Amino acid sequence: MRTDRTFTMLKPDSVEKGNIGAIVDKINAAGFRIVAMKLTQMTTQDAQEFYAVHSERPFYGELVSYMTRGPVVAAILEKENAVADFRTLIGATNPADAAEGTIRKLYAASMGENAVHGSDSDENAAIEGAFHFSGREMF
Ligand code: IDP
Ligand code: MG
Repeated sequence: MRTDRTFTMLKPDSVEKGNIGAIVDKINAAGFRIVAMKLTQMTTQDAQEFYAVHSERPFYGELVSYMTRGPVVAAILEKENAVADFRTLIGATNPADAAEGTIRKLYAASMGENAVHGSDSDENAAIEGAFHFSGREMF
């Protein structure tokens, strides 16, 4: 299992607010190489599958609606220690708890609409990257 890649989505609120460029700048400035990137819209079935781990949580329906209401920027990022370093860069799930300078502190509106996704393990990074990209789309 490789440990130098993570998967991210700039969520629909980031696309709607015109924050793609600013967030990609933060990602580049933090030393991540972009391996794959595209604008794509998840279907309800896609979002239900992507977030299946949360299917019993009270916010699952809200989460699926949010993540399917418009396009996301999906990307695979490469850097040593990618998963943990990217989680540090994005900050806590709730932007109110996120550290100063983190992407969620800067660009997230709330716990529900929190601007970005970041994989939580090397295993999930591989699964989530393969969910969105074919081998021919990775560089
Ligand atoms: P993470 O994105 O920081 O890993 P998770 O706990 O895995 O956070 O939750 C996945 C996503 O579900 C969050 O990023 C957020 O969009 C949404 N979410 C999590 N907790 C809540 C909540 O209490 N209310 C509404 N949405 C939530
Ligand atoms: Mg998570």
